[in-house]
Amino acid sequence: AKSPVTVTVTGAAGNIGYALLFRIASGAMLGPDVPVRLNLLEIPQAVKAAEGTAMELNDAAFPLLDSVNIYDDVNQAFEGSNVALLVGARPRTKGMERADLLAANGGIFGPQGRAINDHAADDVKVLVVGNPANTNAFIAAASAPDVPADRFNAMMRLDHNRAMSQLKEKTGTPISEIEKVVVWGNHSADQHPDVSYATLAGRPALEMLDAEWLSSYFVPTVAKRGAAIIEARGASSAASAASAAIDHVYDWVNGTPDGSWTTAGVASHGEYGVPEGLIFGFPTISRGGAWEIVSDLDISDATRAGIKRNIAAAQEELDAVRDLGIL
Ligand code: NAX
Repeated sequence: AKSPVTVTVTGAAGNIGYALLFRIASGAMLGPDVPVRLNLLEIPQAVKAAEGTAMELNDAAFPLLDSVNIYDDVNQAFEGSNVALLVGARPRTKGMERADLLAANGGIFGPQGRAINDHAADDVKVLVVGNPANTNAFIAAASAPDVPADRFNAMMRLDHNRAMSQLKEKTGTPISEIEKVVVWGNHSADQHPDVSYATLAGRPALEMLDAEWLSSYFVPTVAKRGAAIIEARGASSAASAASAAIDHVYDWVNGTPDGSWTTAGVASHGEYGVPEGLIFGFPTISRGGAWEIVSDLDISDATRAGIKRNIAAAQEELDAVRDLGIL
């Protein structure tokens, strides 16, 4: 039997954590033959709730679940981590200024980045889910100078999956036959969902969809889906977010199917004019446990404008973080 992979999940007692942990333990994230050791990180007030989740994880009697350990100490939680899912974040509460939100999250993702730097396994892969995900991922990466920047990702996969879901609903194309969708930029309302290269059952999506539907329905529906879920459920996306995190890590570890790509928030090397180091949603292929950005697309003026808008939004957020002395 293979030896267990250590997976650290922060915010383990939260809503996404509750949907995520059971799928990791079932083997959906790393594969049906990979045992997992789960390290859960929570704040002290939520440790008891995390213990309840751990009891349920054990009671599910997953054959692949080696052990569950709960920590409120960041260094212990990342000891030997091969995969780290940074889900816990400070939510924006009523009346909270953006600077306060960024400061609170800088106070979480800076120390977590340092702890990953000092304690995680050499092959650690980090996926940041907690919002603002792209900025939090940048802060964590900047706090981990010994870990290659390409090991810090921000989750854009939920946006990607939401885009596929809209295309399926509109055209009836099965998800398995929708290819080459991309959501450029940030996990925020600025994002740029793009079907310019997409195919639906092998046919170019642009031949099947009218421009008016794309710009006035598809793009805003994908970008504002999080708010629509809150409106309908009275709570933010949790199971779909967990599912997207599973998809992201599965593809990162196991590779993307030949001839297609997905969207991942990965560090730029300057592709499409995105400043080096920004963690940005790109079309990405995974090979041998690493992401490659698809860098040779001929992009339209609308896509170029969408990319620019996202660069500006990301840089503005990072400037605010620098003004706070976090970076
Ligand atoms: P919850 O509020 O249900 O859970 C968050 C958990 O994190 C809580 O249990 C809290 O105690 C814990 N936590 C807070 N600070 C921590 C710290 N320093 N160390 C460890 N744990 C800590 O939120 P949930 O619905 O699970 O969402 C989690 C995050 O995901 C939020 O920031 C949310 O905005 C973000 N999302 C990101 C998405 C994406 O696509 N990138 C989509 C879904 C979601 O909105």
